[in-house]
Amino acid sequence: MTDTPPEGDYAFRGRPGQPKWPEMVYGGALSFLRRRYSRDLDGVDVAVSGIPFDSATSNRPGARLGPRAIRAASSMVAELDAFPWGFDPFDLLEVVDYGDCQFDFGYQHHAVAVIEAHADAILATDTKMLTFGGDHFVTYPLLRAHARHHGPMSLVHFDAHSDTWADDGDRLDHGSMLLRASREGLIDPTRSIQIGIRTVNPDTHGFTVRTAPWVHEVGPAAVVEEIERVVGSHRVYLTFDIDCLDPAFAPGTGTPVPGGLSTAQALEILRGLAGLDLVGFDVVEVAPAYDHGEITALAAATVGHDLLCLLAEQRQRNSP
Ligand SMILES: [Mn+2]
Repeated sequence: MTDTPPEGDYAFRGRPGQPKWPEMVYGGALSFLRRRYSRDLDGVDVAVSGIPFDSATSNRPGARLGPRAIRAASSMVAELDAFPWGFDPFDLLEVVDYGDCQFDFGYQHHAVAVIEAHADAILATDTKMLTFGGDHFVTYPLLRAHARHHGPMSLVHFDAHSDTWADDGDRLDHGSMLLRASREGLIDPTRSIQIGIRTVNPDTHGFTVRTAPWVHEVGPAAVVEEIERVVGSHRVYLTFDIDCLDPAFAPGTGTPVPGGLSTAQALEILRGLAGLDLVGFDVVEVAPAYDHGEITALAAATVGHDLLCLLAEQRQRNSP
């Protein structure tokens, strides 16, 4: 028995520079990976935030509840040492939970401007973003803000769908915004790659498309090599639609497609990407109402955790 009771609720009691700490998995104030909530980004490397917007979805809605579910599931990930990394990412990186982008539900057509303003405020402080959707449309305003800050980027895109269907420049559509982003010059399709695709779009629009059956055939190490070949040394925005995973591993999403990646395959690929110049990340399309046993939310939380570990590994490599 220790003489002081264990402390918890570091979502609001945490201090800058605080590494991992023990906290009860099943209770307490929730933040992503138990990071402290803050909008003061002085000295912060990564701001995690949620975009609870799902009005651009084509089938089942509900991804607006994704950020909340991912934060809850992340309490399990936060308790454990970072496998297989061998370090505490928070010894190497200062990460805060910035909270969520605020919407007025009656003004859905303002979403692009509202999300861009949310991202601009973070990027202006040279803080990287890890963003949880929301449906995949939220990536479009995030790319606009990132391109203003970084210039045109390579996109590394995990998804069952191409998300490059016909776009007139005005749609709120989670299936067409990447064509718009490409046409606007936010991303360079010739240096961008789509992984896990298993729906037919006859026009690649210049993107390198690698299907889920191809991933199953060649395995994660070859996928990493192919991503490196396509993006080279370009700045990379990584977007992870949870429906890249098979519905067996991610049932909680709006437009599931059988035949996808396993969680293990996806994590193995992501863990190999520390050689890329990563400038921003999002994980989208988690819809908790269709989830079972938090499978999908836990997968998304682990993807988010491992993306932070990638940045921590880069920091460790570059430190003397
Ligand atoms: Mn998508």
